[in-house]
Order: sequence, then C-alpha cells, then structure tokens
Amino acid sequence: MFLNSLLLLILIHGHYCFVVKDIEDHFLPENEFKRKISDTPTHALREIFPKTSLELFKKAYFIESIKFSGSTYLLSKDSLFFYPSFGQAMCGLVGGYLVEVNTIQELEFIKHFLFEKASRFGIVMAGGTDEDHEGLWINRYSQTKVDSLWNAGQPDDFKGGQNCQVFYKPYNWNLDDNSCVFNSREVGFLCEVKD
Ligand SMILES: [Ca+2]
Ligand SMILES: [Ca+2]
Repeated sequence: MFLNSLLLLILIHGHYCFVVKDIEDHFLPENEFKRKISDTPTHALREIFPKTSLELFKKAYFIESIKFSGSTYLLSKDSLFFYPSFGQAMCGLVGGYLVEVNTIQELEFIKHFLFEKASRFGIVMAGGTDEDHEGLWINRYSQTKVDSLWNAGQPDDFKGGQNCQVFYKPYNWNLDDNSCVFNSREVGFLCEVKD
C-alpha cells in the first residue's frame, strides 16, 4: 500500500498559508510514512517535504545567518510573531527551534547578526521561558536550564509579567526577560538550526 497523492500542511495565522500537496505515491510506503510522522514530526517533515519547497519557505519567511559552531540562525522577516509556540512551530518547519543561547561567543555572534539584520525590530524572541515556574528558566526545545547570559539587572520580571527570554534592542541586543505575547510589527523571533 502506498501513500496516495495528497498531503496538505496548512498553517494559517493571518499572515501565511503554506500548502504542500501531491506527494508522489512512490515516495514512502504508508506505514513508513505514519511511523515517521508520529516519531519525530520535525524530522519527518524535513524528510518528506520536497527540498525545494522547504528552501522556498525558508527564503520567504526568514533571513539566514552564516554558520557558527555547527548552527545557522534564521531571523523572521516582517511582522510574523504572535506568541512563542507559533515561533517554535515555524522554526520546526525548517528543522530548528527557538534559539537557545549557551555561550558568550554564541551570544556575541547572534548580537552581531541582529545589529546587521534586525533593524526593523525592537524585540526578537529566543527560546527561554519561566512560564511554568517563576524564576526557573528553561529552554523550550531542549528542556535544559537557560544559561545565565542576561543583560545586567535581568531577568527582573518587571511588573510581574515577564516570562519569555528575548533579545532587546535598547540593551544592544542583550538578553532580557519580557512579555511572551505581542501583536506588534516590531517583534521578531530567531530560530537555531543545527547541522
Ligand atoms: Ca518571569
Ligand atoms: Ca526584563
């Protein structure tokens, strides 16, 4: 039994609709297809999507950095950000996750990239959060502890409502805790894609 010809992936959030269809029926046996989807959604998607479609998607919605220590970084274009799970899903489609900053060298590389490419934004969302337990900062994707590379005086949970890790332009793109939900053209997000 082979996969018949239609796969629709529709992500609609006001700003985009991305449709892939007509996966050729010789591509994957149906049971193999289902196994891959259920095991590792992100990697399965990367395997079954036509490579050209993913590249077009990436070019349409992201600005790509050069490589740093086995990772590339993808900055959202225009006003695409609404909330972290949306950013995480977008990053997942290109095989990555909301960026997790582990070293001062990585932070410096990212800041340089943001100084060059993120002038339209005031805030760029990263992958750390303390939504589940105030003051306990966890990286969303890897579920590891957030490395303490914050701007001086941060995180401060200003007004008791700052549970998401962001790069903040007024702090020269250093890391701040800030709101998680935005409806602003000045907020972007940054994906990290490992080799
Ligand atoms: Ca907080
Ligand atoms: Ca703060």
